[in-house]
Amino acid sequence: MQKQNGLIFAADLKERRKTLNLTRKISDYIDAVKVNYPLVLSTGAEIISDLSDITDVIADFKLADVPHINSRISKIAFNKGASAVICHAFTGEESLKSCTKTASEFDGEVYSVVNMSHPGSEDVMDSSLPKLCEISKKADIDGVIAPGNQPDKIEMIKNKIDTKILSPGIGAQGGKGKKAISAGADYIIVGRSIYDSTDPVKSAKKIRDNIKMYYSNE
Ligand code: BMP
Repeated sequence: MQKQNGLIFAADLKERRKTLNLTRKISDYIDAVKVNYPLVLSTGAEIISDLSDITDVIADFKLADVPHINSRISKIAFNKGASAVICHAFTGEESLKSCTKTASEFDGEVYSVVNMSHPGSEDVMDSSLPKLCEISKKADIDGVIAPGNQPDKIEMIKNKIDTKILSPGIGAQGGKGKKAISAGADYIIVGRSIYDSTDPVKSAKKIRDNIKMYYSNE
C-alpha cells in the first residue's frame, strides 16, 4: 500500500454495485479499501478481485484460528487479489506467523490487531497489549491496527513496536483523524462517515484533506 492520502475506506456495505461505484468515485482520496464480513458474506469473495482493479484491498477477516486455517484463508484472500490481510495477535505467534509466511508468498502484507476501538477492548485486550505487540513483532508483521479514538493507546503502541499503524474509530466512533495521526497513526480507517454521509465523495475528500493539511503543517 503506497501512502498518498493516509485514508483507508472501510466498505462495510452489502451491495456489490454500490460498493464498486462508491470506491471508484473516492479512489483519488483513499490508499486502500478494507473489506469485512458484511460485504464478503453478502456479495461473495469475488468482490475482492473486483475492488482490486480500483485500489489496494485489505481483507479484514480478523483471522483468529489455528495456523493452517489462518494460512488457508489468507491464501484465498491473496489469490483473489487482496494486498493485505488483518489477523488477530491473541491467537499466538504461530497463528500470526502462518499469515506472514503466506503473505510473503504473494508479496502481501499482514496487519495484526493489538487493541480495539470499542469499550470491550478493556475487558481483555488492554492488559495484554504489551504481549500482543511482542507477538506481532516476533511474527514480523507489516503493521498493526490500533484505536484511532484513543490517541494515548496509539502513542503507547508506537513506543512498543516500530511499525505502521492503521487506526479505525474515526468519525462515527468519536475519534478525530488529526489527533490519531498526531499520536502516531500512519493511516486512518473510515467507514460510516463516508458511506452514510449525504455526499460520500465530498466527505471522503474532506476527511483526506483534513489529515493531508495536517501532514503538510507538521
Ligand atoms: P466506522 O468508521 O464505520 O466506525 O467503521 C470502522 C471499521 O473499522 C469497521 O470496518 C470495523 O470492523 C473496523 N474496526 C474498528 O472499528 N475497530 C477496531 O478496533 C478494529 C477494526 O477493524
